[in-house]
Amino acid sequence: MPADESAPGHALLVIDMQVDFCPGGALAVPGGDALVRGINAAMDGFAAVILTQDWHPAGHSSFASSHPGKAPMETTQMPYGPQVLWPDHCIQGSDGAGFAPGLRTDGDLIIRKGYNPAIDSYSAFFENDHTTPTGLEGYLRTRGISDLTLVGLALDFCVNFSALDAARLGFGVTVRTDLSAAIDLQGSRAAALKSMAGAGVTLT
Ligand code: VGL
Ligand code: ZN
Repeated sequence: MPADESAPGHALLVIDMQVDFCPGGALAVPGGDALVRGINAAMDGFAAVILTQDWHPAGHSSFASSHPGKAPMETTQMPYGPQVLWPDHCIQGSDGAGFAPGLRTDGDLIIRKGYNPAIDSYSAFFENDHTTPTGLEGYLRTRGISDLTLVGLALDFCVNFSALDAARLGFGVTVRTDLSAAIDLQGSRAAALKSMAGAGVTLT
C-alpha cells in the first residue's frame, strides 16, 4: 500500500517539468505540457513538494553537438557507461530551462542537476556515474521524509532513474504514470516500467 499522501513524511517530487521537454522545446516529450494542470492539482495533496530542473552548462557532454560526427539520439560510451546523446537542452539560465508555462513553482525546494560538464544526471539523487550525490537524499532524510510520489518528465529517463535510486535508498516510491510522459526511444518506456516494477516501485 502506498503511504498516505498527506502525511508529513510523504513528498511529491516533480521531475523536470521544463519548457525544453514540452512540445515546441528542444527535447520535446509528447504530451509534456498537458501534465501541468494535473500536477498543479496534485501539489495540494502533499505536505512537501520538491521540483527538479535539468540544468546543463553550454557544451555539456550529453549533447550530440559536443561529439563531432554524432547525431542526437545516438549512443556513445562515456567513462561511466553508455550515454544517449541529446539535442542541446535545458541550458542554464535559458528560456528552455525554465519551468513549463503555468506550472506552480511554490514548492519547498527546487533542486538542479546535470551541471557537471562531464557527467549527465538523469536521477534527482545521483549523477549518471551512480556515485556523485545531488544532496537530495540528505534533504529528504533530515526533513523526515520517507515516502515519495514522482510525477513529470521523462517517465523513461529522469523519472525512471530517480524512482530506481529512491527505491534503492529505501524510500517508499510511487510513480503516477498518469502525470508523467515518456520519450520512448526504442522501447525505453516499456523497459522503464518493467525495471521500476521490479524494484518495488508502485505504478499508478
Ligand atoms: C532528461 C534526457 C536528457 C529527462 C533529461 O528529464 O528525462 N532526458 N536530460
Ligand atoms: Zn538533460
